Amino acid sequence: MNDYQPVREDKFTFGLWTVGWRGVNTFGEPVRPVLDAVDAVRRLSDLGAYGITFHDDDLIPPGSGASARDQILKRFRGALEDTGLAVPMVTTNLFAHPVFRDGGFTSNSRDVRRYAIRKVIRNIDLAAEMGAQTYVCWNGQDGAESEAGKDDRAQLDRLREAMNILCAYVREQGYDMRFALEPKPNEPRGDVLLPTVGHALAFINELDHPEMVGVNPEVGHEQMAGLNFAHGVAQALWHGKLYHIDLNGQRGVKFDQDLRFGAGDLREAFFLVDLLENAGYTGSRQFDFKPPRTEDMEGVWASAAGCMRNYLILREKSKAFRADPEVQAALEASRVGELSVPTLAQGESLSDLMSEELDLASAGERGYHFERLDQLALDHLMGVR
Ligand code: GLT
Ligand code: MN
Ligand code: MN
Repeated sequence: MNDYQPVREDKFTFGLWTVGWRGVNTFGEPVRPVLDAVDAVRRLSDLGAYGITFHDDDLIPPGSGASARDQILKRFRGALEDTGLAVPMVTTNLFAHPVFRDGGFTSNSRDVRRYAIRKVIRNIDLAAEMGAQTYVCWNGQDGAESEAGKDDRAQLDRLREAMNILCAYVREQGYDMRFALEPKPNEPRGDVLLPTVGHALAFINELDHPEMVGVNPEVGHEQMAGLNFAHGVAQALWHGKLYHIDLNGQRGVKFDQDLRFGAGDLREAFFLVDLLENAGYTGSRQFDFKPPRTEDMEGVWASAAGCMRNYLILREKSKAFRADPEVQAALEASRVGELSVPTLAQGESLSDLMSEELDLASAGERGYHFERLDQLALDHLMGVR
């Protein structure tokens, strides 16, 4: 019997801000104590995680002097060494301080934009020291509530300018680091810049070094826009742009729920794991969730363990689904493999294609048997096969 115990090779990571979330929300005060980063490292390591990630301000409280900073980093590094936990990704907080109320890289205030770039550059140095190869940019406060107050095209110019500056800096320093843009349709702004994976992918093409920038899609963020997350991830993979991923749960088009992975749309979670595991994705599987306010610290760790457990269960279900001979026959009946055959055979010309006839009557009658195939997937997911 599989006990679904995660191991480092599973590449599960957690943001320090996830297990460390104190449960403050729009209407409620914090419900949990501050979590020491060293405790987070130890607990996550005990649970079987591979790594921990953080924003500059999660680890080093804003306003800390140089010696306080050194002290914090020394303790944190000590815990990483003791446990063997990695820091594969780092990010910047460009959203909490009042100065970012109109965004960071795209604030209407030029001095704020310049400050935002400085804040990121300083943290990139720390990320490189920690061995992080991915730098996430979630520009949550970059957006608008009203159209008149924001020149969208200028906003895209400024975001491009900032990303070009950051890429140039990483190249100059010779860091082995890539950026991953994290889309989100809304919240905290009424409308956020680069709302979906598709928007982010198109934007990346306009950069000086598009090869240095990919995406960090988050389950709930695409689902908040009513989109199919597995489809978005498949397209990111197709473009070679899935540099990182944030796994969590969301139930429909509403506020960002950040539920633990597997909660919310379990069916889509199944097809997502099936995709990641079969498409050769080798990066971190990061959980970016917010343990509900109902939980005390014990509940936080149970929720974190649940994220990994659900992933491992779904991975096993996906394997069983793919190995099932009846599923293989159903895939065949649905012509799924046929889609991978190029429409023109090698050496064939357009005139070969033009001279062919299709028997419209019989092709029009053809059923695709997707319902049977989908039911087999659900049977596996629900544990009756
Ligand atoms: C914040 C946000 C997440 C982002 C984090 C990275 S911060 O918690 O809700 O989706 O991934 O900046
Ligand atoms: Mn996220
Ligand atoms: Mn979220």
